[in-house]
Amino acid sequence: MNFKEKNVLVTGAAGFIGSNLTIELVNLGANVIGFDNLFNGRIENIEEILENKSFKFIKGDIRDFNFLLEVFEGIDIIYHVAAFTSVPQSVLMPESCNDVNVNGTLNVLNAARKRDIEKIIYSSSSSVYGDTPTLPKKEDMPRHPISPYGVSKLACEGYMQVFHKIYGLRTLSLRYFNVFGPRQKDSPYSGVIAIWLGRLLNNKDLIIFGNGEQSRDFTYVKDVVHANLLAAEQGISGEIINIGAGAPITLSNLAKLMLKLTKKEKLNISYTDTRSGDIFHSYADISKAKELLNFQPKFNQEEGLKDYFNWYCHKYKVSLDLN
Ligand code: UD2
Repeated sequence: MNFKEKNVLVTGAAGFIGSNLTIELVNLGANVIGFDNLFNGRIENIEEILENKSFKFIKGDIRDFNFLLEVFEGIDIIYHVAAFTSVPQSVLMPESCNDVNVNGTLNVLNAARKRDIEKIIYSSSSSVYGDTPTLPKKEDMPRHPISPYGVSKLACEGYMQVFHKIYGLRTLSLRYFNVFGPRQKDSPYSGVIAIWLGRLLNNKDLIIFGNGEQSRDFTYVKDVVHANLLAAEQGISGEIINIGAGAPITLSNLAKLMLKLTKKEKLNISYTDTRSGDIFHSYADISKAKELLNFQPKFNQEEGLKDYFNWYCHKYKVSLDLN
């Protein structure tokens, strides 16, 4: 797609995935509105485009329907990335999770309908599958989310499809598998790779919740951004599509790989209690993404980790002796 002629709005534009996507869209020449309530998002994530004439940042909340109606005027494509993103926090605060994810998404859909938006691409999550034993996870298999977060994401996928069927709105849900990379926050509620990078840099042990045999299909954020661009280009809608690396790794092996790549093998890996709401294995079948989006991940986990570590060292002026 030639994004140069497009007016694009990204909800959650200052967050981890949203900021990576927003910056790429601006680089591709789109006119972009970045919408974020700055609850989880950080202006620092988008500082490099703040002065760009093709970019406008709007502070706002997806729970404010009237404001959405106002800012959606003249928009062609919406990337709906804003969300309550933490699985463990959703266990502590299911109402807040539902309010932001489900009510907020309904607002986005209703406002988009009223404004005749061309296409909405929704950031969903592999957490909708829950602990079903079948691997890899395929889009049409049963979904049994085991956290309030997973339930909320499943509800939103349902709304995306229903708004497509009933109102003819062109929607698409991308189900991401454990995304990592630049601009991911190192906080207790962040993804494990960002947390462990922070610990490595402070020469602290890496802590594993459980026995370390759980696995994830860690997906590099640049591949996720690429999938989002492809999703706007293709003429499909009403679909739900897995976006993953298609290659799982256990948490123990991830810890060893991160220590090896940073030459910090002397640090310990310690084990503690399993986290409530956690699924055990997660691994994507990406054949549908290959078929419908022509998607092919460009980074395997090791390449993604190296690219992320290099970005981090450059950005925060820290040095790591990388392997
Ligand atoms: C991630 C996303 C979530 C959702 C899901 C999709 C984050 C913060 N969450 O949830 O939004 O899309 O993927 O499947 O990115 N762990 C440790 N030590 C730590 C931190 C985590 O062992 O210090 C474990 C944790 O118990 C889990 C695994 O690492 O088994 C991954 O945890 P996570 O929080 O990075 O991601 P997940 O899968 O809960």
